[in-house]
Amino acid sequence: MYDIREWRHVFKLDPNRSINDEDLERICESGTDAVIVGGTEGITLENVLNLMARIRKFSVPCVLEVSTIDSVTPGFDFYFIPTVLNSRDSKWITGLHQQAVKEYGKIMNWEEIIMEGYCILNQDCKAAWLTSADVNLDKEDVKSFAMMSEKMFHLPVFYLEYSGKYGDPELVREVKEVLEETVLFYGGGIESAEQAKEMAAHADVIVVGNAVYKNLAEALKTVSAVKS
Ligand code: 1GP
Repeated sequence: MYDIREWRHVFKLDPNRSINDEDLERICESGTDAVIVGGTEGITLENVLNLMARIRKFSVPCVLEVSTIDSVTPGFDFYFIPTVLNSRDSKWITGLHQQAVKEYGKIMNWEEIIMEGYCILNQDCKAAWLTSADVNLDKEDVKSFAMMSEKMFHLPVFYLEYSGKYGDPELVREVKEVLEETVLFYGGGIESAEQAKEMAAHADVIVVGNAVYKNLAEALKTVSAVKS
């Protein structure tokens, strides 16, 4: 099994957006550590299965980031399950999780499940809106969510989510300082090798999503920027 502690770079692909075979091959063969299948809107079992089957032609580890219970299917290497720590609605912190475990707990393979403590910081992203995230946080607020994730809840991943917007590298640096065990993911607005390097100087793993659809050639450069 793969060890996410060794990862530095992942691409996140949205099953609700189309990508041609050639581009998908370039992504999967780029040397990235994993491809995450995940998104906020229009996620269905059908589009998840379709994208999974296409990624599975390559040897890259493939992860489903679960956003709706209905779109979960066997066949991924890992299932990342977000708990949105700064949501104002308990549904996104433990609510949906409890419903899923109530229904499927006995057949879930816990070895494949990795919990992510999410802290959403871009108020304009769909995920912030959907989960009613409280984005009015100062650095100390964010750092305390990170510490809570590690020290109180022993979450394997803490995810700073700026989806669609390039975040504050200084905040990422300070968050990294309070974490010892929990792996720090950073995602949001990375479109160039320079930005990838800047965030990867502090985050353990950087996530590149939207850039894949905007300018794939530049997005691919983020891999070697981080892994060389
Ligand atoms: C989204 O964190 C990821 O969940 C990546 O963000 O799409 O802005 O690259 P971008």
